[in-house]
Amino acid sequence: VQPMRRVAVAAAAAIAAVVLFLLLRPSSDGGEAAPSSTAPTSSSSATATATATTTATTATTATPRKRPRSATVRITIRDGRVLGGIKHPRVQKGELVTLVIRADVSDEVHLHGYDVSRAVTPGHVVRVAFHATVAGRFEIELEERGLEIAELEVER
Ligand SMILES: [Cu+2]
Repeated sequence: VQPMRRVAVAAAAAIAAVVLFLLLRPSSDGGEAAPSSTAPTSSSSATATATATTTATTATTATPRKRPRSATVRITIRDGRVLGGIKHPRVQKGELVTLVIRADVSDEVHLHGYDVSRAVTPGHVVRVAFHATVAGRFEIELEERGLEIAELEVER
């Protein structure tokens, strides 16, 4: 009974610490936003929201579950369209990303932001590997057609 009680006390303390953290954090954000005038308030709150989102993402990443350090994104173009619709792959910053592209048209795959281009031709599989060193959202398109085939999100 004694060790069980000790565990319960420790758990309660941990929960209390998390609750305190969650309660205290937003009030300090609000304290910064409050003194500003009406116009900048919207941008301040937007910044606060972005900060909160980033914090949540970081907390999720911190869980013991390990993510692979590489990601493969498969995109198939059939009849000049993306099979299954435009892809929205999400990777972590620093991951080695490999785009595997099959197309039944001749064109050029262009990854914006990283500015990587590679020709595609029918009957050939094209692999484009790169390190996701820059966070953000990047369009991948068939350049000559101006067709968006994916929007890559690199999370920081
Ligand atoms: Cu482009």
